[in-house]
Amino acid sequence: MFSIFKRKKSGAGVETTAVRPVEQAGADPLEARLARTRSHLKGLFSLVASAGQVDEDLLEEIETTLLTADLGVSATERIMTRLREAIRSGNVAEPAQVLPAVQAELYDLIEPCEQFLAVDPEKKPFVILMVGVNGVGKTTTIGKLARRYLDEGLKVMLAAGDTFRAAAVEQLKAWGERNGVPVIAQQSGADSAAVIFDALQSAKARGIDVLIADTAGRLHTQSHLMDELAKVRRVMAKLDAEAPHETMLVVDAGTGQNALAQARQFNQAVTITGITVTKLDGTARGGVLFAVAEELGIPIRFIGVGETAADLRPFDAGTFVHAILPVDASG
Ligand SMILES: Nc1nc2c(ncn2[C@@H]2O[C@H](COP(=O)(O)OP(=O)(O)O)[C@@H](O)[C@H]2O)c(=O)[nH]1
Ligand SMILES: [Mg+2]
Repeated sequence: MFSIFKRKKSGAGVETTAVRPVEQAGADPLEARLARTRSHLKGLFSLVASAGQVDEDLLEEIETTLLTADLGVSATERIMTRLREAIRSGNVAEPAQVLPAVQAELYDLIEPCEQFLAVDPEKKPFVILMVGVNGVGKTTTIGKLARRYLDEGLKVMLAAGDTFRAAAVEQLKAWGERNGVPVIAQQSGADSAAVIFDALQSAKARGIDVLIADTAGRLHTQSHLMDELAKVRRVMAKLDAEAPHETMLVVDAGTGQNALAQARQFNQAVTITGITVTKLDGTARGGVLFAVAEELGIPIRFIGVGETAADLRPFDAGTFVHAILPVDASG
């Protein structure tokens, strides 16, 4: 990963000089994929362009724009507080200095969540447990992840732990067959923990590098679901005390603040170690990543920007921030 911001640290904690990333802005296809996500923040450019000075009116309009872009109340407050400090200390004096400062704040907020998921070769298999509500893109993300690890030359196995819906088992099996990846499955209605236990046992016997386990997104009640996930973890620990090595929550960016609520809820029940945010290609609500970063601080592992295998990108804070607020471009 490269650093995209060259900034002078200042006492107020706000840096005002954002520079072009190493990659040329126009050459990064992520920018095109995030066009919708960028749509709200784009309003900042005209606000600043038409402002004669940095005053309370301008600050209020910036605040409203951040809220509209789904950053949520606390992330927005944090950014506004620090922007005001920068203004007070004189680091931001002209309207033209405002957006570089906002961009730097967005980056500071989300950069700690840029923690790439490294598959530890010492853990055999390295177990990734996928959780999240129905329809967020868990199974699709499993396919994308599997593709990625296959391309790295790793031996991959999948566990069809979403036994609640027959279609879910079939979806995973079909994907496995197409890609020559073994899928451990039982009939729908089977015990999810048992399926994943079998898969882990089999993965150990076969020298698998990465085992990715699907789970149900909905059961009869929410507490059933959380109980089941807790049981999956308990049962797995009988074979490998450290498994799962990653409990990855998948959330759909398009659900905005609901994604934050889901992250909160799953994190309480099963301790999430990483998040993948999907469907950023189709929504203006991608600002919710900042809300998740501010409130939960959980590593954001990947972002989904489309439906094909290539549309899963490791989360890179600088590239993401620049793609949604391209300060040094014309906007
Ligand atoms: N546009 C877009 N669609 C996605 C993305 N990820 C998943 N989907 C779609 O979301 C729908 C639900 O995905 P699925 O994996 O079945 O969700 P699950 O119920 O959580 O397993 C499918 O139509 C996927 O193609 C993404 O990053 N972008
Ligand atoms: Mg599924």
